[in-house]
Amino acid sequence: MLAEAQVPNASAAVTSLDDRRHDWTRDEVEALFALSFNDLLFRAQSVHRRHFDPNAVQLSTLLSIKTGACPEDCGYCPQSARFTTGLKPEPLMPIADVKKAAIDAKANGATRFCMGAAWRAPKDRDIEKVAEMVREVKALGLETCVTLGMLKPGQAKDLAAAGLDYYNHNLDTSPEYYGEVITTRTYEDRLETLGNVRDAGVKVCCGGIVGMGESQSDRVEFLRQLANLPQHPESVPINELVPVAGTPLAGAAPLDPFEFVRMIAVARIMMPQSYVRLSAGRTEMSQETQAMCFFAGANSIFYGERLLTTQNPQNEKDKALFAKLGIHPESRVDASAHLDVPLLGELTIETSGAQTSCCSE
Ligand code: SAM
Ligand code: DTB
Ligand code: SF4
Repeated sequence: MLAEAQVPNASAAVTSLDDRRHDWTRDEVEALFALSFNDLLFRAQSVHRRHFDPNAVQLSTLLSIKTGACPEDCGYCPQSARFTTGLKPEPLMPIADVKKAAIDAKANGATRFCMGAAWRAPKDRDIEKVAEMVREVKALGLETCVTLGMLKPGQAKDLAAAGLDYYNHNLDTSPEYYGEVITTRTYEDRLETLGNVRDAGVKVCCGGIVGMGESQSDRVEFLRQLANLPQHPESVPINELVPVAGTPLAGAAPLDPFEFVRMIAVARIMMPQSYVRLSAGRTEMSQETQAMCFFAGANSIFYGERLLTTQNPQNEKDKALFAKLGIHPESRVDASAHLDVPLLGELTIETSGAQTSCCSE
């Protein structure tokens, strides 16, 4: 563990407004986790305010466009054909039904529509159909995101050509713990898909799940993997395991809420310009824990009564929480106005002996 003086210090280390680092060491991340709760949250909130409106939260709505009967063995997932969870498999939805769901999501205030399919990897003919869905949803004025499993370079390019904004593909956990949860595809496979998505010019949505029985050391390594990618994912979903009866992880011990908040805070500090999404697990989470997550730098949620196959809080409940906290949904206009606010007393650089404030990226 690092001495206090070695804890990465946002104000001291940053010499320009581009505060994104890709060289996080294990000791540095451990030192962030070891901070007192107040110090960690203060630091995370300070980083957050540098780039974002602290009272704006982006709303994404999920739709399962192809449900269940998945050949993979992800130990958390109700959609794997290997587990008996009582889920009714559904084939790929007709485009008209997807469009209707997207219209509803927009009317409810979502700015991004995320379509998930329980595939190991899509076939090229699936990509054609999903590309059509992307075009339809985008034409409504929504941002688009899909999560379809492993993607080949040409498939990523076809989705990019259809106007896809984001591709979600999670690393889920540390490389060390990964094999305890999933055996049918490797960590390397996941990194390869993420590279294909990046190369196609599609924004990356990549995060994982906590509360699967992993250690804090696994959480440290998981966040290092994300932050030390060549580019930070633009969107980082942090899911708390939704335990589903019949899955191998159904009996996992619930995570201490403070550990969950710490996870959000450290993610915010390590990936200062990314949207950190407080993702699955909100139905079981208290309003107070969610409020702490927003203070720790979470600035996106899944909004709408369903995630893919499990429950999410009712819209009215989320609206009431936002009202209590003085939080507003981020509009697409807000999102395009990147803040980059220098904090008082930081972000100064030395140029030939004179101190100069740095004010652009
Ligand atoms: N089949 C595709 C794949 O695995 O890439 C896309 C859909 S998959 C359901 C998307 C993500 O949902 C997973 O990577 C996992 O992080 C998350 N997820 C699935 N089941 C979950 C659960 N029970 N609790 C929390 N997150 C879950
Ligand atoms: C992500 O990280 N979380 C979402 C989305 N990406 C696709 C999925 C959560 C799924 C929770 C379990 C379910 O509803 O099936
Ligand atoms: Fe299939 Fe995705 Fe579920 Fe894994 S997480 S079992 S790949 S749907």
